[in-house]
Amino acid sequence: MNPLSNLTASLWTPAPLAAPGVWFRDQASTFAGQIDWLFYVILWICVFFFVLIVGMMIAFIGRYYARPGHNEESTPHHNNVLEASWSIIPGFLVLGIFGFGFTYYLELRTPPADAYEINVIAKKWNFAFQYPNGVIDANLHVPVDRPVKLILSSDDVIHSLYIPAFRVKCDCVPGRYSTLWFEAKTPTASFDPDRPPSETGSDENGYDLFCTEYCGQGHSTMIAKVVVHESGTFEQWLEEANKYDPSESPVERGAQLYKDRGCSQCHSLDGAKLAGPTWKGTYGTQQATNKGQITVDENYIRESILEPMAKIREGYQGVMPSYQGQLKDKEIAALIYFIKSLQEGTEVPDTWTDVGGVPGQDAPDSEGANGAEAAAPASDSGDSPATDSPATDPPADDSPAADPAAPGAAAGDGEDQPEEGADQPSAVEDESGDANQTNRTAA
Ligand code: HEC
Ligand SMILES: [Cu+2]
Repeated sequence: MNPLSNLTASLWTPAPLAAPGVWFRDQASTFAGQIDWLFYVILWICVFFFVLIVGMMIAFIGRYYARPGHNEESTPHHNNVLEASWSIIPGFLVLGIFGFGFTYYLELRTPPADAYEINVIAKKWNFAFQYPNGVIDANLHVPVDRPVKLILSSDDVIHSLYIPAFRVKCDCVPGRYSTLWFEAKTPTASFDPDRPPSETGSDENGYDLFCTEYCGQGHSTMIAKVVVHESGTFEQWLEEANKYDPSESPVERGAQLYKDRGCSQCHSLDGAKLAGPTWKGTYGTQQATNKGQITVDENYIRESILEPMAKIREGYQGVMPSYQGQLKDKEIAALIYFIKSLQEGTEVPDTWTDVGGVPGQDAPDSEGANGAEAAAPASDSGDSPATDSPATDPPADDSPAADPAAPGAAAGDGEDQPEEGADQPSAVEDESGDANQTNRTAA
């Protein structure tokens, strides 16, 4: 696209009133068209009056400047028709602008009752988008052609969520919920979650989403992408996002969470001291806290994530936000494995299957079949599980791993999980271990 022809096109064709292009981002929501239209109406009224007034000024200067030998005459200082028209015409223009503006504003502020709700938690310096089934993602995924309502909150200071392509913006204020809604019109062409938003162009690889309220040092990195899913594929994405593949590496998952969930803002992997302690080589070490000497083990890590204020490392301030209710058991487990992997000489599993499955996921009901299959390779060598296991070892089917997992996985209710395990931090891991043990002995 030639920007210049684009520019002239949007200046001169009758469509400029709504043309996207050089001036604005694509119109990717149902609001965008009318907001741009109103913007251009105001712009062109301003251009018209600017040209009229400045043009007349210049013409009058040329015509009436004081020439030598010119005698001053009295000038008229009153003209009813003229004065009435320059008051009444702009009066109607301004009222018209108000009428449109107010109508659009009401529309923007009133989400339809059937809107799909997504919680947004803003914190220094990332957004977490939380879906009804408990999935939290660093990018905003929405279905196309369906009203979506965002419920915004902040864990620390005022942030503001802005999606230029949708023409919507709203502050995230600590201690208060604010809402924003939109209906996306155009599905995202393609999306690769591994490309960081800071390295992709405008509205490339998903629409841009910015924090637009200066919120401290990392403000400029507080960006994400909006992925608009074609109809039908959003539910599929949501379901997949909720499920870890038992054959994937917990450490890699942990590394992903470290990036996606903002741990990287405060914890380095190379030994550098940021707002929080580095994770490099920290596992298993003895450290001084305000509650005395501790060992950095699973319990301490889990506690630090859920209740950061419980013990504060010497030389650091208690600025870490709590992730209570925001990280599921499997996510905490993955982060623990990741932190472990950063200590040389610490053994970490290659896959979830090696530790008896994904904590809180390999539940009976719907995923029963998968769970059993996943467990099979670990539990024995050659037997066919279909013929043997149900008959010989019922415990393997009602596997202990399934029970502690059930509430979270079945209901998709992420919020209950951390509490459940909070008193005995490494419970899930132990139980998974047990499950594995049971499977092995049973087989
Ligand atoms: C705003 C900055 C910030 C963010 C974001 C943050 N932390 Fe922290 N974290 C800290 C600070 C500061 C400490 C040290 C003080 C304390 O113990 O509370 C800490 C301590 C920890 C500790 C204890 C480590 C040790 O060696 O003492 C763990 C584990 C931890 N954080 C995990 C996480 C995880 C996991 C995330 C992301 C999900 C995260 N943190 C996000 C600031 C942060
Ligand atoms: Cu911000």
